[in-house]
Amino acid sequence: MSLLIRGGTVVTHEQSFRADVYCVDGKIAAIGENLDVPADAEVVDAGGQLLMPGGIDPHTHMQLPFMGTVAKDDFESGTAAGLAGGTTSIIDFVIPAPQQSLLEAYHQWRGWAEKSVADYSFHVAITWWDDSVREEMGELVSKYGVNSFKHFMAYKNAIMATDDILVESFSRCLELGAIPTVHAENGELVYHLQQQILAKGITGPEGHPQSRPPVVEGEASNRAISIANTLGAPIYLVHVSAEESVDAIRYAQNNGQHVFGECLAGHLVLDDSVYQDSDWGRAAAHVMSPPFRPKGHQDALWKGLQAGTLHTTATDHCAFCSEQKAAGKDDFTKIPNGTAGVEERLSVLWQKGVNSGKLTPNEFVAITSTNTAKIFNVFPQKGAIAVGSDADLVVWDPAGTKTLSADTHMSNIDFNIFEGMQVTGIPTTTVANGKVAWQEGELKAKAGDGQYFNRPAYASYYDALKKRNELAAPAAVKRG
Ligand code: URQ
Ligand code: ZN
Ligand code: ZN
Repeated sequence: MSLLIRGGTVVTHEQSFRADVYCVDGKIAAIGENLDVPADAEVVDAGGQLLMPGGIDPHTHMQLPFMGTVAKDDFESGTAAGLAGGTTSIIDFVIPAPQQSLLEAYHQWRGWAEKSVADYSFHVAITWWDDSVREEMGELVSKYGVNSFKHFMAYKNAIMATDDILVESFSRCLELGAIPTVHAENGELVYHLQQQILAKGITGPEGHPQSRPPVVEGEASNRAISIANTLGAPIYLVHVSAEESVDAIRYAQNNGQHVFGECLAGHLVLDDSVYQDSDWGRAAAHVMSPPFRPKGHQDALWKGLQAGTLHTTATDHCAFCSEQKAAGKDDFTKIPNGTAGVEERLSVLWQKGVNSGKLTPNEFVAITSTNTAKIFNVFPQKGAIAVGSDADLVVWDPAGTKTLSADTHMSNIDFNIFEGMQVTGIPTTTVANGKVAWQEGELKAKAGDGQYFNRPAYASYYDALKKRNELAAPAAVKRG
């Protein structure tokens, strides 16, 4: 099985050049012009188009059981939507219930993901703590290719990780060569504000952003960064949405701390006016955490991406349809939190980032694919166009146009947060594992074509970090 992608301009995170790409058995075998390929090779014509590493979405929740329901996109429909948008890999989340074995939850999610049509991996959430959690983290790293552990600082009385858990788990991550990641919102403040707002009689979706103002995220971002700094661990902040968090990350980075930041396509282009919609369903459809922010925060995120303060983009694809959202008809705290976007991310970022001049095509590749691969230690297997890398590629028509809509999207839900957005810059062919997986509106990949990919622990990187910690350990203060 071999495939030649001919006539395109290869765009990587660092350079752009005219070349054909030849793929054999799922890997990139040759890059260049006038390649010598067998007559029976399948050919994709990329003439006049760009050829980029397939998108990697580091933050999705396919078929997540959450807030009394289950997200509508499962691993088959969700990864199909990703392929339709040029995304060839996702990193999803295993979220054990408190007191549930991490390994039991991991195997549960692995079973759900077998029907994926594109590649997938898992962060594992730490939602409780005892010695068995510590042990199982070690097994997940050594045996199952997990190198990142998630901590929800929000969602009190559910999956919230309190500070004692953060300290124990971040320390364990450093021992294991794994990276801690956080959903940074102060769950105690959210809970308190929710009760206050409900007591005032505000039950609609407009109450949601009022219960999670930017400072609630900024405080938690600072706290998580400070805990990691004290322990000498790196840290990755997911769905950074507020200027306060970007500032906290920049300050830490300027002081030599290894802090990585992710932002969502949705938070880059939408603001909190969505919650003022007179239509309850439309306002509720935008209920996710952190919420869409007041105007101004979006610019801070764009500047964060341009400056390298933020490194990756994701979607937090966690799709609930209108009847599921209606569970919170009389109480906004019961509206299942989540929106979609795995299909739209690349076109939204190309339209609002590259076409606007904020990002170069090379920077686009960095923030949609390569940086995620590097941070989660799978570069250049993924996120690269290089001989030996996985043949995960997207043929991109920079002049192609489309109107984003729930009427045409692949997702199972009945709402699209980017409804009506006209984009110039769309995928025409998505290649996954060296096969045409999606082309001109038609899904070619089948359930089960997606493979789980391991993400190795960061041995050398962490050895260097630990060495630096030893050197930087505060000298014993001589009394007297
Ligand atoms: O918090 C998350 O990332 C999950 C539970 C998805 N929901 C959301 O509102 N972001
Ligand atoms: Zn989150
Ligand atoms: Zn999430």
